[in-house]
This record gives sequence, structure tokens and C-alpha cells, in this order.
Amino acid sequence: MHGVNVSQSSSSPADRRLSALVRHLEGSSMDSANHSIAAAPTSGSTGARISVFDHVVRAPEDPILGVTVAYNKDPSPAKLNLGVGAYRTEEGKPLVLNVVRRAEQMLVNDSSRVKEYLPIVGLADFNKLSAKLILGADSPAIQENRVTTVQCLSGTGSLRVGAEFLARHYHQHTIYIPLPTWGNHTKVFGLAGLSVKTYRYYDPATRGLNFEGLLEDLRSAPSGAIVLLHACAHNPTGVDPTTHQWEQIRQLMRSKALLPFFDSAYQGFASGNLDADAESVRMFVRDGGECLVAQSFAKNMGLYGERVGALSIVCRTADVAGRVESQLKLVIRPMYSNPPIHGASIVSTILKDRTMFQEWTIELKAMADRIISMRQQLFDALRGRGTPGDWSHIIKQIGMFTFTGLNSEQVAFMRNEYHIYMTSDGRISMAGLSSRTVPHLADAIHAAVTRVA
Ligand code: PLA
Repeated sequence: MHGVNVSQSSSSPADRRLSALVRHLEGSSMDSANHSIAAAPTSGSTGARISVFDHVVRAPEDPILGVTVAYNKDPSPAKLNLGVGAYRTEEGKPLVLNVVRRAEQMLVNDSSRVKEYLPIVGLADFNKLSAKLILGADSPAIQENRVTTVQCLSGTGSLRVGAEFLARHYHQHTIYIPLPTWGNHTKVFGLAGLSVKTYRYYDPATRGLNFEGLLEDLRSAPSGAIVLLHACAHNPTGVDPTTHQWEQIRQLMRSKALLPFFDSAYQGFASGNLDADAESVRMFVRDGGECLVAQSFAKNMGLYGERVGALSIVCRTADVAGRVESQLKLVIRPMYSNPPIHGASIVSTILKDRTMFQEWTIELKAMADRIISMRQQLFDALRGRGTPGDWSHIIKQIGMFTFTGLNSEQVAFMRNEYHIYMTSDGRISMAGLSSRTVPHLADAIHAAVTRVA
């Protein structure tokens, strides 16, 4: 097993929270001498001042979002940001979908709309429609009322709320995440108090799925363990199991009572089809078993900064679902009280209107198709240059990213010499590329593989 335990300590989350509370209470009964020392730097008296935060060390930038920080500082006009997975047009500009603009206009024009707090679980319409989008309009689980859905702060917030719930109410505290995976998974689950281990996923030799390794690792996981699955368009590898492989994973997981936690951040971005990209999740729901799904509307609706997402927990019965929801409210209330209204209103306006929904699917397909055409163009450009190596994985992988196989020295070389920015694991966001920038990237890759070992 390739397990790495990254939980903060061996004590349970409840123990850690308790000791934090004790520390806090001890702090508030400090003697007055301690108080005056602590207060001195902010007291305004003259003389040398030492900050109470003097011991704080500078933290490294985030491995993904930090790429944008470095990119923004680069004055070169030729610079290209292929780090974060954010869609760009052929002109290299961020895209606000027409249907989103139209929904926003409708919301603004509706003077009956107010800015009251949403309920703790968010906008009711949004929750219903989000569950329908991922589970399917005819999902028996929805019809039987055994799904609870809560609006959360995009995909990350949905994962975090799900993780906090599991840490409090699920008997198994070990979660298996794929190796590699989106870098934030380890932190989200570890900080919620779960013990994070990995299962084999990617095989660098074939640049494909290490299916045998995956099955072997899940087979030896303890019964009941949680397993994080990317619903589609695996980040960072762009490698997904086939339908047949998904079915084998499902059977193995159900036979061992492993609990699936789906991360669906790219529905519609892999194939351009919303239903096809939800098929893995639906397979697990069809068998009547339980699972969690974190959904993000950042990419498929281009609502990155609006932070719109949902956590759905599919339960065995409506009664269980109701009780689970009551506990989710206790998780959410002390974290951020209730979610923001605007983004969720945009999504529900679009999802509940037939014409707008149709318009959205067309715009979504156009984004997915542009990404697919970037794959072909980059592949052709490398072949045209006679760049050493087999680059067919560029057209075989799916979704927003290509896992190039470039090493960290080659990545650094491309940043320094060509002003092309990507994550150090060699992942490039195909959505950040355009016909205009493909030749520059192909030149850079060619130089990197021929000049840097
Ligand atoms: N899950 C996966 C697999 C993701 O790739 C991302 C985003 C999220 C969840 C969270 O997205 P959200 O909270 O914005 O909805 N990954 C990005 C951005 C696109 C990031 O790192 O935050 C990425 O570049 O990998």
C-alpha cells in the first residue's frame, strides 16, 4: 500500500478541538503580567516594538494558485499562464457565458428580489436542480427523497463540509485519494480530521491508468474506508477509467463497503456532454448504495469567483437523509453561517428554464470542443517539429489538463526561457491555450526536451 498518513496527529478531531478549547480558556485566564507583555506592541508607546506575530514564518505560495502570482509579476509580453485551470477564449481572455450574462440581467431587473440571508443549507431551488443535474432527472434516489443537498462554497467548500461531516459522524476516518490528485485534497481532508492515504492511479510508464494497482490498493483498504473518486476529467492526469473499469471499481467498493466520495468539478468539460460526464456517479447511485458528491459550477458555468457548489449525500432512506441534513447545518453554521445568494441564483435561473438550459449546454460544448481542438493542435505542432518522444497522450487525455510528463527542471526552463507558466508536476491547462499561443508552447516544449535532461 502506498499509504501516507498526513493527518495532523494521531488524536481524534474531537480530542484536538477539545484541547484547542482548553488552550483558549487557559489563555483568557492569563495573569495580568502576561497581559501587559502581550499588549505592549499594540499599546502605542515609543521605543523598539516587537510584534506579537514576530515568530510567524513566511509560508510558501500555493502550488497551483502561486503560479498565477509568479505569472502576474512577469513583465514579458510573451508570457503565458497554463497553471490554474481557468478557461480562456481564443483571444486569451476570461469568458463570461452569454447565458450567465442574461440570467444576471434578469436577476438585476427583478425588483422583487431582496438580499435577505439564505437558509443555512442555501437556496432550495438551486439544491434540487443541482442534485438533478448530477444524479439525473429520473434518479430514483431523488424521487424517493433520500438525497440531501446543501449549497456550499464551490467545489472546495463542498468537499470540506462533506469531510467535516464524515469526521464527526462516520465510523471510519481513513480516506483514500488517488496518486496523484488535485493538491488541495490532502489539505482539505487532513484539516477536517480525516487520515489521508493514497491509492495507485496513474502509471507514468504508460501515461495511463494503473488499474491493477488501483484495484489492489482498494482491495487492501480497511472495510468502510472512504474513497475519493474524480467523477470525470481526473485532475491532474486527464486519465479516467473506462465504463467497464468503473463497473469493476464499483463492484469492489460495494463488496468491501468502501464509501464513495465523488469530486465532480468538471461535469460537461470532459466530453462536452453533461450526462456522459456524470455516468460514474450515476452507476454508484443506481445500485441503491450510499455516496457523497461535491459539485462545482466554477468551470462548467464559468462562475469561478462566485463560489457556487453543492454537496449531495445519497442515503438509504428519506429518514436518514433528513437527519444527515440536520447535522450538516451544524457543520455549516459555525463556519460561514449560510452561503452567498448571487451565484446560486444565476445557476438556478439557468437550470430551471428549458431554453436557457439548452443555451448553456451549447456554450459548454463549445468550451469543451475548443479544449479538444487545442490538444490536436499541440500534438500536431510537436509532431511537425519532430520533438522526441510519444506525445499521443496529449490527444488521449481528457478534460482541462494535459499531464505532459515534463519534469520540474524542464518546467523551470520553460518558465525562465519562454515565460510559460505551469505547475511543477508538468500539468498544463489546455483551456489557457489558443491557436495563437500553440506554436510558442510547442517551441518551448521542443527546446525543453532536447536541451534539458
Ligand atoms: N476539485 C478538483 C478536482 C479541482 O480541480 C478543483 C479546482 C476543485 C475541486 C475546486 O474548485 P472550486 O472550489 O473552484 O469549485 N482546481 C483548479 C483551481 C481549477 C484550484 O486549484 O483551485 C486547478 O487549477 O486545479
